[in-house]
Parts: sequence; structure tokens; C-alpha cells
Amino acid sequence: MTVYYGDINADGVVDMGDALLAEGFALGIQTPTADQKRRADVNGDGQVTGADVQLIQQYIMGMITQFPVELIQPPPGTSWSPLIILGGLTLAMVALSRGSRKPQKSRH
Ligand SMILES: [Ca+2]
Ligand SMILES: [Ca+2]
Repeated sequence: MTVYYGDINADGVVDMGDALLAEGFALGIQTPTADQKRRADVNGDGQVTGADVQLIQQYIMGMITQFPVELIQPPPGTSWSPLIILGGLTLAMVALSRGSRKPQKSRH
């Protein structure tokens, strides 16, 4: 199995070196390349923040075995399985139905 997300320095393992790199990106100390940014954004929100650093640390500690981004966006070069597409559609539909159900506040 290829390691992609979380493996920011691309050495095949997710370890503290990657967590430190992610921290550097999150704090703005280091500027990631496009590929590094994609590897570091493990929750898939398009930005590298403390939340991603936390997820990478949790992964290293074995608290999680998968990053949230892997459920919504497979690593580049991976073909989309029908199951993932179905899951993505479900997520999109949930997001849409949530958006349309905004509570209407009466303004006075
Ligand atoms: Ca690494
Ligand atoms: Ca992120």
C-alpha cells in the first residue's frame, strides 16, 4: 500500500518529521510545494492548519488509521472506485440538504 497523505517528505512513512513539516506549514514558517500541500492537507479542506497537524500526530500515535481526506479524495493516481463515488455523492447530498435546511430567523 502506498503512503501518500500525511507523508509530506515522501519517504514512504508518516512520522514525526512529517508532523513537524505540517506544523511549519500551518504556522507559516515554511512554504509547501503544491504536492506537499496536498499531502499535508489530511482533512481535505484545502488548507494546512493545526487541525491537519493534529490528525497527522494522531495517525503517528495509532489513534487513527486513515485520514478524512482519503474518504473524499483518493491519492493522485488512484482510480475512483464505485464505492468511493457513491460515498462522495452521499456526502454531497447530505451537504446540500443541510444547506437548504437553514433555520429561518425572523428579523425585527
Ligand atoms: Ca514521511
Ligand atoms: Ca486541512
